[in-house]
Amino acid sequence: MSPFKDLSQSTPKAALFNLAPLPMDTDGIAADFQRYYAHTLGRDRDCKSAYYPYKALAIVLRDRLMERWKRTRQAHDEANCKRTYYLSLEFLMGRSLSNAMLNLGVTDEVRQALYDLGVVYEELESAEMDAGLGNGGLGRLAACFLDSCATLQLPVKGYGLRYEYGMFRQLIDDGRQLEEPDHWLRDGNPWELERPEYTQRIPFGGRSEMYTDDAGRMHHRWVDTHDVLAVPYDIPIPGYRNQTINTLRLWSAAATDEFDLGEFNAGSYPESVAAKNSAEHITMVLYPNDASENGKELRLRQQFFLACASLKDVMREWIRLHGRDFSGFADKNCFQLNDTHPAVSVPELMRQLMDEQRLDWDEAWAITTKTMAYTNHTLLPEALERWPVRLFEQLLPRVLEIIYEINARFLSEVAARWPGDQERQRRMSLIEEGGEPQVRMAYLAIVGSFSVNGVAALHSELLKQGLFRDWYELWPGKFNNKTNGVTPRRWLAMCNPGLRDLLDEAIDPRWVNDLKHLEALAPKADDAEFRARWDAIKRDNKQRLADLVSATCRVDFPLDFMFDVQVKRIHEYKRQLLNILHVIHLYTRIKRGDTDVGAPRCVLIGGKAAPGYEMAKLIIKLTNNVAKVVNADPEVSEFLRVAFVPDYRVSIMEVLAPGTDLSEQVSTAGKEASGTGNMKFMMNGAVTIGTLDGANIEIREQVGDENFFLFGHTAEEVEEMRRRYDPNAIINNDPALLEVMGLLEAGHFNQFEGGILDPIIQGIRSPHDPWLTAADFDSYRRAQLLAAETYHDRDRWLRMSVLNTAHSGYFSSDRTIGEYNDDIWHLDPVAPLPAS
Ligand code: 26Q
Repeated sequence: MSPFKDLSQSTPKAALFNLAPLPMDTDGIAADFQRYYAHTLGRDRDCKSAYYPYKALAIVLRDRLMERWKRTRQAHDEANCKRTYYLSLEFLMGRSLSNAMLNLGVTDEVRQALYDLGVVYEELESAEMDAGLGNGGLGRLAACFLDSCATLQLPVKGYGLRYEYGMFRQLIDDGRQLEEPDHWLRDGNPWELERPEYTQRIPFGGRSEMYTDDAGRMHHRWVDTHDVLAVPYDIPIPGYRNQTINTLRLWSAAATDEFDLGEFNAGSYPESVAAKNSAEHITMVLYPNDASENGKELRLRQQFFLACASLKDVMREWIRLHGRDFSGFADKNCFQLNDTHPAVSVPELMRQLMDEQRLDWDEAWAITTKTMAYTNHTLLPEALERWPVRLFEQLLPRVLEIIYEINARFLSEVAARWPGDQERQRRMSLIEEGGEPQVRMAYLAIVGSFSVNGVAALHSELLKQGLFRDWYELWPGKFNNKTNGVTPRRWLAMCNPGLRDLLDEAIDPRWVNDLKHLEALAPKADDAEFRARWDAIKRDNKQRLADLVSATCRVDFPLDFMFDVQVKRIHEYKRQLLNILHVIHLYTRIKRGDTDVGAPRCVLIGGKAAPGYEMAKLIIKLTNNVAKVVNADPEVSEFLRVAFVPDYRVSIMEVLAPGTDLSEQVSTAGKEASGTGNMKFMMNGAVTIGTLDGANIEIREQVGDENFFLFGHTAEEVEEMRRRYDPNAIINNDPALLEVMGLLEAGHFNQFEGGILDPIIQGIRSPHDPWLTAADFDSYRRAQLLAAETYHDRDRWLRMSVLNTAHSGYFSSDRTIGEYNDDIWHLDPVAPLPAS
């Protein structure tokens, strides 16, 4: 039933849904802002909090998104177009205010309106909490992809979870990481729209049984389940100045209104209501590990909750538009799995098609394997997801049955292809036997998908040769590469207004949605006047960075020092330790009066450690201890400053990327799948010091060897070296490293904290050190010296800086998404309906 009269009967002008478009000019925006602030939110001049004016402005923008959002949805329905669903446990969106202004094309109008009203925009901007619904690269990639899909007008919808608590807040106390919950929804979220009418029921537990239908056919059903409700909240995703608004749909868990009848009848009304609580826990908190945390039941619940709710949502839409005929389903739908986290979608789609829509196995399998596509984000074998079979059995008994059936059919295919090769069958089985049997999620994703991709050229090659070798032999055509990218809207136009204005003036202003135009900057690297303007913009950006460091770390960063930055999750393979060893080396040189270090530098490190990852936490402590010694020594701080920026997150990167001179990308070769921070720094004119790992290789190809500081062993050499690795011999033969180790071992950086750094020292000296830190030290030190000397030559450096931005166009996520679409999704762009 609809509460509205049949609208086709009423005159168009009178219709409830016929609204005049909202004004996009300064005065119209100012008037709406005033009304929301005073009437809707009920605040006046006495209100001291920046939150309410922020909220008033958010509502102003939201209204303008809303009208375009509806038109986009209607256009997708009317076009009856193919769609892609990006399934991800993480969407690291950061802030939305400036992004909405930029993409709606009202930045100048809003700023003028606020200026006229005497409101300071920067205060409102910083009142917004980051939406920290992700750990790091994988989550931020999902957010950049949504921006590009909307900008390219592709009908792509994101599906994720609405965690009450996002990524923890990091505090630093006595140099150590402390975690605090991130209750980001406390003051409400003006960007979300609750859609209770699209609630779905998600089953857990119970058992599977067989039954015969009226036509005498056998089916399975999942019964005696404990159901949880999934309530969707929609977030608008604006394209860049193109009227398109796509959707990110986040599911929130809620209890059903059914009582536990046992408790209820026993007279325990409060207990029976309280029991409903546990259902809501499913979406309470984001898991703060950026490598898989194995075996946690709640995490598996989250994964199934996302998969089941999203697939049911797509089914409901399909049935609304096409009825129960699924023959065209695979031509119109595609599911992109962001790593294996949503891989349970493979058996769950089978279950919904067979048990709920009554398709037979072959029909359902044909649909599943024509719609699922899987992206891998890791090369570390220990990070591959595995779930105990026992857990699946308890939580998702019917889904496990389907996994077994998929496995049985798959293994007979392997047996037919390689007769008698039992060892291969064991290796490729979806179930890992021995000890506690486990479900191998990556294999489940590969079997169920028509496309498997890595996220940088090297990574995709190494997957084929290593981790997924057997699978590549079986299905070479499934494997492909999609080198990551980042959105130039947030990571250039929004975060670097100084550079944005210069680019608008110097090159084709369409660079914002066609980043290849940046190439036109290259000849300007030779123009002295242009370099001077470039330099001035970088200096302003360094001032903003220095202000942030001063406010959050209480360390002064002089603007004429080289700003050397490494920000990313703290992980041994990312080798923050190598960076710190180099800092200690500079310290020893300066102390000995050898101050000819090329250029003075400020080293900034930031990032979160998984709360249970002790070595990562110790690396944070070491950084802070070294910073304390260096900064407190007036002799040293003339040439070197060190700081650790607490609570690194999206909104911090928006300040760091524009102000950085030297970008640290120093992972052990063959370990970092791609990296995306490397691309953000490059776009903003930082020069990279890096290994031949992940997308660094492609960055160096684009910018040219002479504009990149390369060091370290290659992935191939790393594997070769492992067998005969002798770090102590390397240390004894390298006076610089020997001196650094000597200081560390003498306790110079832990004077009153005896022994705390021992695990780090032992790690470096161990012949089993998987990250080969000692092996790359000398080459790193030389590359650092060259970087500092080059920095000293201002013209040389500025040229390199300009050329880095000029050749960064390839790393736009628009290029990446274009490739996903050409090779995997095959979607047609759809323009929204015109405003009536
Ligand atoms: C899995 C199971 C249980 C709990 C946690 C997890 C989990 C969560 C997050 C596992 C991995 C992640 C995140 C991985 C990640 O961010 N990988 C990075 O992805 C980037 C985008 O492709 C790459 O650029 C980086 O190289 C890669 O490290």
